[in-house]
Amino acid sequence: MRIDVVTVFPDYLAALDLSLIGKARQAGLLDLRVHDLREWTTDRHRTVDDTPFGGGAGMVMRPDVWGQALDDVLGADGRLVIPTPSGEVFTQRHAEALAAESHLVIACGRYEGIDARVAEHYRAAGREVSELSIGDYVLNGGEVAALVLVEAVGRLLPGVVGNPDSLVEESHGAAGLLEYPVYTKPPVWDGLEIPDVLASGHHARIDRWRRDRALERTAQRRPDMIAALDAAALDKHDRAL
Ligand code: 6GU
Repeated sequence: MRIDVVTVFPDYLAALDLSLIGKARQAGLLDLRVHDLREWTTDRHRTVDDTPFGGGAGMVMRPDVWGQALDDVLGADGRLVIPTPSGEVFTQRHAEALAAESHLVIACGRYEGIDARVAEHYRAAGREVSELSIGDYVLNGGEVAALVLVEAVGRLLPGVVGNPDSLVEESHGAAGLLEYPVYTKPPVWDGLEIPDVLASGHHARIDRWRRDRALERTAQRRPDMIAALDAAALDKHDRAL
């Protein structure tokens, strides 16, 4: 997959050289390119923003500069992704859909955001445009959100996560539940023991215990996820909980 990120702070994306995503890039599984938006400015001051029509605080990013940049970077197959606090809330389902694309272009806005005509223009031209928020809080720009998007999408690409089983049993996976608590050595730490069942070697009981804890945790922390569960996917034991 190819991902282009366009930003006025390319250094923000340096973290994508590290860890699993960095390795995926080195292995050629992910072709990630970061661009400085100011390369598409033509004035002496390399201006990317201006005051908002209608008045109000802050600055808005200019559509002409973004249009030049995106025309160059989108190519034939690029899907435009615009991180914005006024977007749909990004979920694992969005990550799965984006991971199925061949080319994403992430346009990071700063200030009060990007002139709304940019999304409108590319939609009118027949492109898919995803305006996505990473949660209900305000950041100073789209860069941190771009890091989140690239990591969430990148780890779903074939070969990026070493053991693909890790992608199955996790929070926000197919079960629609948060993940159960996990433990490792030592078996006693700070006077705290691991749950006996996990050392029992009894796989059916371990699976049942994990599902119960996942249900319990989800009910406590994310009642909205319990409400969204498909009743047909619950067994008798689940319903008793
Ligand atoms: Cl994508 N951008 C900004 N600036 N703030 C956010 C966000 C995005 N998602 C949540 N807050």
